[in-house]
Amino acid sequence: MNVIDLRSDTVTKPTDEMRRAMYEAEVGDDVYGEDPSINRLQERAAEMLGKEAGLLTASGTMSNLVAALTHCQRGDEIVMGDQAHMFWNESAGASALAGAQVRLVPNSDQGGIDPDDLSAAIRPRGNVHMPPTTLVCLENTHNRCSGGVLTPEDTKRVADVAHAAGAKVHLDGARIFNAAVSLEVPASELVKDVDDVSFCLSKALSCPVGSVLCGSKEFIEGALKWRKMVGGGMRQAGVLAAAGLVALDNMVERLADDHANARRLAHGLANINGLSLDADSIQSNIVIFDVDESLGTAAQFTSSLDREGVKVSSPGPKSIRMVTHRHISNEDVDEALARVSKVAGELPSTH
Ligand code: TLP
Repeated sequence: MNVIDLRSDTVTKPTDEMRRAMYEAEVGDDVYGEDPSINRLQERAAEMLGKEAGLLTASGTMSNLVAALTHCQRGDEIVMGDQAHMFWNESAGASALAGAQVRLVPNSDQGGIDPDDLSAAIRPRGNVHMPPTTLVCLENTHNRCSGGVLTPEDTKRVADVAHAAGAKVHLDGARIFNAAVSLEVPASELVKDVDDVSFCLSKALSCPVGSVLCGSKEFIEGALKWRKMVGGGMRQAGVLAAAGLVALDNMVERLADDHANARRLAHGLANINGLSLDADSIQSNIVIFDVDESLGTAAQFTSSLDREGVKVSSPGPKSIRMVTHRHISNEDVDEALARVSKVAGELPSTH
């Protein structure tokens, strides 16, 4: 039985072209700024995102942490959505290492933040009792909100409120190219109102490792020190950057296939008794659905799927996440749906 791995787009392996580029990559010591492949990747990433400069980091988590370290002082406050990856899945790095308190506002179903909620959450400066709000974080596409996409207007409305209060805006754009392909707008349009953006090479773009943080020259100069401090000065990492350059040239447009597969998957899942989701709302490559309690918990459902050769993840006690990616074909989607149907039909009712 072939295993259909829908746990994440992080499972994608480098393409043959990436492996060749990695083999042939020109490299140097990046801590001296002398790795030509890294320099090219950083310039190209910054250009694609309409920012002045870029910085290669080891991971999305490192980029988000470095952004918090660069923007915030100890005792500051960061406002983010209550479903933010930075809040749920990054080991509290912003609090533990940047020393900033995280304050949550509700995320909408698509992963946005209501500007009025943000406005109410922002703290006045100069009050010794209160942490100043120095950073607001957005996420596009939004992982825990089923890959929901923020439009340039959604982002601008939030950024305007943050900027008016003197706070910076960091965008966790781990999957920003999925958002760009979904909305058919250049990624630079989606990030023009944020101060900095991090995107991942190692997710749907299929690279083995790496993220790039992009922003103003001044911000990246500051970020360089923090990246070094957290152990992210990686020397001849041009072998990784070489794969990143291939990704930016050749792997972005194909994301539309993953999105079509996600929609097909979502519509199929919506037809299975006991599973619920709004299939029409799926905008990118992440599908999250709820499992009715008559089918058991999401953990039980996940184990049953695993036995049928379908790997998924479970972001909550009732919810399951499936992510489409380069190794998932149309046929895999149909086969996965058949296996899910079988499991849903077979599970004994708990009532
Ligand atoms: N997300 C992973 C898991 O951590 C859940 C995944 O499989 O989706 N921002 C966003 C929006 C992310 O989805 C992720 C990874 C990160 C940041 C962190 O990136 P890495 O894994 O490179 O540290």
